[in-house]
Parts: sequence; C-alpha cells; structure tokens
Amino acid sequence: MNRSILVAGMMSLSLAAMAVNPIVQTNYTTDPAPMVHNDTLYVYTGHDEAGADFFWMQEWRVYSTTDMVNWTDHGSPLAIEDFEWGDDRAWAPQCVERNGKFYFYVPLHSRLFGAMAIGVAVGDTPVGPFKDALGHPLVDGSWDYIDPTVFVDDDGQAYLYWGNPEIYYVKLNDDMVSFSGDVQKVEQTVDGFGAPGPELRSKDVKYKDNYTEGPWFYKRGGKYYLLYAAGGVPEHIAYSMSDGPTGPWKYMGEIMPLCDTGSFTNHCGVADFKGNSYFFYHTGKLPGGGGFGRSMAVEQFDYNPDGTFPVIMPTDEGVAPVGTLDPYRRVEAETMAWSSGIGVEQNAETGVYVSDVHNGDYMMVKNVNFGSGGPKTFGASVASALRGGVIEVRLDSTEGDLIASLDVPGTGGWENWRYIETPALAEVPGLHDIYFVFKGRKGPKLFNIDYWRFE
Ligand code: FUB
Repeated sequence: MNRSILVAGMMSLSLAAMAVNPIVQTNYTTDPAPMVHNDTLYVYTGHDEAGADFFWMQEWRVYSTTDMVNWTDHGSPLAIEDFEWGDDRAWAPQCVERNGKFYFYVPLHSRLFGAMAIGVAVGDTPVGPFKDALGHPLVDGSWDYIDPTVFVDDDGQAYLYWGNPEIYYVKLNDDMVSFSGDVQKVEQTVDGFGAPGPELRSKDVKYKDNYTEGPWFYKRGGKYYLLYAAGGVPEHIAYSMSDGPTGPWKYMGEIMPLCDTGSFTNHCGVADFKGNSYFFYHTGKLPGGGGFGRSMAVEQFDYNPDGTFPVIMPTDEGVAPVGTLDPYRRVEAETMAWSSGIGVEQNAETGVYVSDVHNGDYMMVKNVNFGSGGPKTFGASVASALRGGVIEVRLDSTEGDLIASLDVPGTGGWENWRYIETPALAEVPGLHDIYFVFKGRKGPKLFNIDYWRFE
C-alpha cells in the first residue's frame, strides 16, 4: 500500500470511528459503476495511482457487498494489458449482465488511433475473469470517447451512451459487442441539458448548467434518466430525463451540488438494492487523496414521488447496514467496512488478501451477528516471512473488550499460509462491530491475512 495513504490513515482514527465513506481505504477507487446481481451489489471502479499527477490509471477494480457497509475487494480482473490495442488511461467503466454473461465496457487510450476508445470485455461471472471480446475497440478515434454507460431496455434493445464534452450513443446489437447504424451525437440544448453544445456556447451567457462527462443512463418507472458530471471543472452532478431512450431530453437540475470534497471531478452511478436507492460518486477525501487520488462514496436517497431526484450531499457517515455479517463462516480478510494502514495484494492462487500490516494498523467489520450464544474459537489463515505478531479482536472500537488474541508465528514466507486458532476469551451475544487490531514489533511488516472465522 502507498505509505502516504497509510500514514495519513493512521492519523484519522477518530474519523474512522464513525465514517464508512470513502467506502474503500486500501486503494484509491474512482468513477463507481454499481451493478446488482442476485443478492449482491457490485461496484466497478477505476484506480488512481497513489501520488499521480494525472489520471494515469492502469486497471479497473471490483468490490461487492450484501449489506452496503462491509465491502469485499475482488481485486483487478481487467487492466490495460488485457486490451492488445490499448496503452494508457484505464478510465471510467461500467459492467452489465445479459443472458448470463457480463459485459465490461471501458474507455482507454488506443495506440491504433492515438486517441481514446471504448472497449468491451466479457466474462462468465461478475468478478471475471474478463477477456477483450473483440480484439479491437468497439468505438474509437476521438478524444471525446470516454465514460461509457450501458442499459438494456425492457424490449431487449441495449444502448451505449458516452462522451466528453459531446454526448454520443449507439444501439447495441443483442450480442452486446457490436452495434447497428452510425454513432449518434445528442443535440445539447438549454432545455435538454441546461446549455447548448460546447461549440455553440457563448462566453457572455450564464447558462443554467452544462453537460461535461460521465453519463449514467437508465430507466425507472417508465422514465429514462441521463445523469452526468456538469459545469466543467470543478464538476457537480446534474441530470436530464426523457420519455424515450434517445430523447428528447429535459434538463432537471442538480443532484449533487459543487462541494468541497477535494476532487475537481465527480462521477456518479445509481442502483436500487434491498428496497433502497443508492447514489455512488467519488471524492478526494481519503487521506493523501485529491484530484488525482479519488475514492468512491455512497449515499442513500429516496426519489421524489414524481420520480425526480432530491439534492444529495456528500457525507462521511455514508449509509446504514441492510444486513448482518455471519462470523461463523469463512470471511475473506479483504471484506471490511473500514481500515487504517493496511493494504491488499492478489495472486492467482490466493486471490485478494490483506497485506502491509504494521503495528497499530487495524480493520473493522460492521454489524457482525454472533447470535444468542458466543464463539468458542477464533481462527485466521495467515502468513509471515518475518516474525509475525498478534491479531487482537476487539468489540465495537480499537480499545473495546478483547474477545480473542491470536499469536501469528513466522510461517516462512509472505504466501506460506497457516490456519491458526485460539480460544475465544468472552461470550459475545448479539450484534457488534469487530475491530482487528494488529500488534507486533514496531517498523517491519508483520503478516498477511487471507481469511478468518469464529467457531
Ligand atoms: O477517471 C478518469 C476520468 O475522470 C473519468 O473518465 C471522468 O469521468 C473523470 O472522473
């Protein structure tokens, strides 16, 4: 993990006690695109490089949740090198499911055309593996070609919208990797988007708003929505609505006003999950972050009775849990609601695991349901090439009651995994937030953690 995130993260213990935004603390995560599949909400993101001076992004990442507060890191199932024709800028993605396949649309720089292009990769599961479906871009040849958003309508017709500062769309064919007809450019008008298209704007006119980038296209209650980043930079989020999938569009106003979040871009995605509506966006609020170090966040909202949006403000608290976490099954260590100091790594054999653990770091899982009794043992799969350390398991805060203390030995390698168990120290009925507080010698890395469970 980047040390600037780590050090600053250690200074933010009091914030962490309340906050669940930004959702992920182990990496910078941008341009969130939620997708609900079965009982799980997945979010596809870009990944700002720590310390970057531009959007030099190399890969896309996937996170999932079943309760909206504990997020599992599925690592990066897709990166620039998976597109033979791509060489730079892994920007804002979206993934959708159709007929059991998952179509992952991404903008990246094409070395074929020397400009941005949109590619599509396909996989059999929401977390991949994904493979470039075409071996060439789906659309290409323009610096405008970024930020794809996809929606499959009730009649089976799928649409792909994208663009900065113009808005384009195509009608995708049933195969989701080709389209019919020409690329269409949406006419931007004051009525439709708060301002005319970029080439028709007058410097002397103060427009209501203007489309910039990051469209998010979907349908709800018979109405079509086009949400987008607006106002140039710095950006806020505005939207337009329509009775049809290709317009005419009516400008509806701001959703998330310009706020001091430390990021001059914003980028949204919306999903309904377990009876609630959620608005995803990004900020520069993770310690060490900023305009090129962005992190996704989420707010719950209710549509107005006529289907319009309320104003949604960014918060540190985020959203309430809509489920509990079962500690009596294997829980991947990279499932967490908050962490400080730690990082994640992945390899082909183990998948994603928690790494970069130092003395004083911690991670927290929320709304853990111990039921009416309590655990007898706590165990974790751990690895350490050095001398290991201790995992203290505490209730409801980093200083809370100690319910288990697991001595982690050296195992002879950072990926030499051993499952170690220890008796639980206390009865723990009911719902609790669990803090894993890591202790050991000051300075070196202590150990890695693959998964844990109570028995
Ligand atoms: O993340 C890179 C670019 O920044 C995205 O494509 C835009 O939407 C903006 O968020």
